[in-house]
Amino acid sequence: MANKAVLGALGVMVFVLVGVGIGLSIYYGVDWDDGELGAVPFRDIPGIERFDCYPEAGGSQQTCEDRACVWSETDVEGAPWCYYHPNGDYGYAMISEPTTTKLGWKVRLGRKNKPQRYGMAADTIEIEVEMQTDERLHFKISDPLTSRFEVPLEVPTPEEQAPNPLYDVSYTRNPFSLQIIRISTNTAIFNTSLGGLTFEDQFLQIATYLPSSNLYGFGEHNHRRFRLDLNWKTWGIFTRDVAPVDAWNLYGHHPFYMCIEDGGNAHGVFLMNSNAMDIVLQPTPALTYRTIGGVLDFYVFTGPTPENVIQQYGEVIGRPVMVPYWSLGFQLSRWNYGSLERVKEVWSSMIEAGIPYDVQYGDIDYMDEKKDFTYDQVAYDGLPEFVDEVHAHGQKYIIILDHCIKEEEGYHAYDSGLDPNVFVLDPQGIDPIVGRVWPNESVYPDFTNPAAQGWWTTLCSDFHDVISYDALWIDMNEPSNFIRGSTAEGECPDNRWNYPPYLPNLLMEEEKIFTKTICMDSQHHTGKHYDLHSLYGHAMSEMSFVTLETLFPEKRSLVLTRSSFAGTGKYAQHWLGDNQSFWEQIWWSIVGMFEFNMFGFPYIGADICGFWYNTTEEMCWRWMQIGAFYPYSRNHNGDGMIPQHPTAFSTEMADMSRDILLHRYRMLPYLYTLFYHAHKDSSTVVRPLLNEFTSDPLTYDIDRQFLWGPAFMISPVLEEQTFIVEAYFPDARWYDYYDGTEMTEQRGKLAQLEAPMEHLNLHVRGGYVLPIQQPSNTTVYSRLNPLGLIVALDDDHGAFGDLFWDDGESRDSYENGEYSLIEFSVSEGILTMTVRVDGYTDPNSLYFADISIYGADNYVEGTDVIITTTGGESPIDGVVFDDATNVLTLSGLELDMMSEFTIKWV
Ligand code: MIG
Repeated sequence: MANKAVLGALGVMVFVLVGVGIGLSIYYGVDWDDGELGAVPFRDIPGIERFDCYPEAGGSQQTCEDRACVWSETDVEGAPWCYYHPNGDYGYAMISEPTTTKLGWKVRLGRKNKPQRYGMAADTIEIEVEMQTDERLHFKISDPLTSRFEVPLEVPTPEEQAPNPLYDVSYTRNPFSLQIIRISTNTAIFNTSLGGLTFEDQFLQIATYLPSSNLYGFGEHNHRRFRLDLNWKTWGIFTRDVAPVDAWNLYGHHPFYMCIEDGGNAHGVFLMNSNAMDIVLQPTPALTYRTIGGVLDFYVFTGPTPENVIQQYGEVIGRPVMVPYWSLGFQLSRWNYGSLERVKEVWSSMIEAGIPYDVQYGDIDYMDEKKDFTYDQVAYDGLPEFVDEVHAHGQKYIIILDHCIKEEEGYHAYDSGLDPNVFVLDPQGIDPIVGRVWPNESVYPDFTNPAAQGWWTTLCSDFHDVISYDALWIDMNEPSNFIRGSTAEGECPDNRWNYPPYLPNLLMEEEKIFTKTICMDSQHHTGKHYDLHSLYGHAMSEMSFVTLETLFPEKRSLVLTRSSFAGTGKYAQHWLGDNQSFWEQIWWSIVGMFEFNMFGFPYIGADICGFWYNTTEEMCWRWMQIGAFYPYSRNHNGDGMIPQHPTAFSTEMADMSRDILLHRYRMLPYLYTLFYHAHKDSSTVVRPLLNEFTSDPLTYDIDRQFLWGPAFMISPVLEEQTFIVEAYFPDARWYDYYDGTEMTEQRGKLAQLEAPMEHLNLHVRGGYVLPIQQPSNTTVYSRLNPLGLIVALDDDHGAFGDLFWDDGESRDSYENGEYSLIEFSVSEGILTMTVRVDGYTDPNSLYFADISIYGADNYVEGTDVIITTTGGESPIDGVVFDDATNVLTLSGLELDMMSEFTIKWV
């Protein structure tokens, strides 16, 4: 065994890192090879080290040994009793020498002589390793002899091999295993040496040791905590229509994780596979993938910072689409207002109360009999005119569309989809399969069929002539079905697609993979539903995006999708689905936002005040506070629940909502600039502290606070009757957002902050310049107001920031250079504004009116503050210095936003 020494060393290293007393090295020293499998229980390996060989029910000594695995009981709770023999003869071995390819090498592997797990094992497989960039390694394990389903995602492939990769790749020959090592620290970031590599038609398994237990990601789930619990947890991934409550697979399919190594480097791993799968986490630390189709197509990103990792992942799956400015405004929705009269009442009450409010929604109750592309002419009589009125107020109207089309002759959406047939078909590829959704018997558009594009666009466009909606909210696209399978079959035919031999740990009724969805043997244009299921929402998002491009060729819109796949963020945005009006859901929403920012959906938020169940005023109050800082800020309510819009409770509640949303609107130029960065390089908008303070392990568990970008921290109240917030202030200068007081005592500590009902704790990090704007009640009007700056100085009295500005809605303004980028930097008591890109000049002559400098302890009271523009130098009149807080405020300015200036205060 060529690399056995390396392997042993890796084992030891992995062990030292976790600090477990007994090292793998013991086992490498033992002569396992002589032992008969199943006859060595006395050399039992500790529970924590075991890799499960019998995940399904029915494990016994017999069934375990039939798999040539070891059976032995253990006290370690959650650890398997049936496990892979560490030196067992499983997996594959190299059967030829690696050959060099353009970007790396590839080699054939032959299956070793062990029993198959579920049959149809590939005897020969191939692994191809590509050094794609210095930070990105790609490797794919596939069957060279039989073509298999592969995810049809376009990914970039470079022309040349990476010149100076941060990683090194080594392997063992027999059994074959792969090690990916970070060169700078000699850390094995991916190490498959624990065996069990399986490549069968419907069961593919690969496992890796992890270099630490700081693991984040995978989705879509309600993980509750951001840092994943490695205590024997198996998370299923497969899109499913189910509320985010327990440890179930939810709406989206995101096989991506990030891991922070000891020492603070970060790496990420993406498995590009759309089949139903298990992610098994164990405290070793290690993880196992088990998927039931496709190929093992991996991308490894070596960061080294968390933001680098997410950006590198974004380069592969695609950058998030740029959002329109108006979508950063506050939004209101509920399922079943009952009538347009009621919508108008709510809408007027919001306007009367002066609450910032940019978007109103129409949920399925606007529809006639819940049919897409119709509206209820009785309960919603006058809807088209109302939407015009909404527009006249500078607001937008978003409609919901479901994926399902009622099977009803004479219904235009159905009739027009039959020739050519754009629906998902039965296994013979003849008739549309029929499920049951909101409009009852319904067919399923096949969004993988290019012929569906024109059909969908025509429907959307014709309906836009009726109701001039501004964006689409696409729901139920997991795709959901209220019955199992299809009405034609009763359930689903007994075959290997509907009844695969191995079932991952998914939410299922009676062990049926087609629970709440259609049969897996249904036929799409590009393949079987079995492979395409988790891509349904992705395909629908892409087609809806193209539709809106056709509808609004000049203007950006939104596709708000419930189901998503890796890369859907190129086309669409997401919300966290049908949460509940329970306090703990407020906390979980932060975790969800962190995860979706990793997955390429910076535009994310939960239904404010909760969807299912009735909220209380207090809960809704606190939720409006944190929700004012969700990038996607929408109060949305379930059918039959008590009203929860901001004016539904007391005047105090309405006042508080107005005040906190005005702060949001004030911060929108900063938020919008973060969206520009997200679009440009996949930076996160909602950011966990660990992304910014990675060298501080105390940040690794923090998920009750969040940042906007690098510089703005939100520390909300998450519990009932709680008026103190515990918030961590990593070692940096931090300032109270509202009055600029420096958090001197709290620095580097977990601090107790006062949080009376009317107060949301917001802090600004020293070292940053944040562009702001005087707020109004819609973004149309706030965009006309004077700008300002919050300048928060760091320990060296330095700061940096930028402002992205365009017309807020033109398509591809960044790509077309129709934007301006303004930079601010501070050093030695001088603020310098530089125009980096001047592709857009606002027609409203915007100017900076106020500048607040936090932490200006380098200012000597009474000194002139000098401003220099092209017009010359002059002292500023409106200078106020507060020597208690060291805040220097400059007001009454009229600094043209496109003319460079400096301001000097020392
Ligand atoms: O089965 O359209 O997640 O936001 O209000 C429920 C009605 C269907 C689920 C969405 C929710 C929406 C609701 N929909």
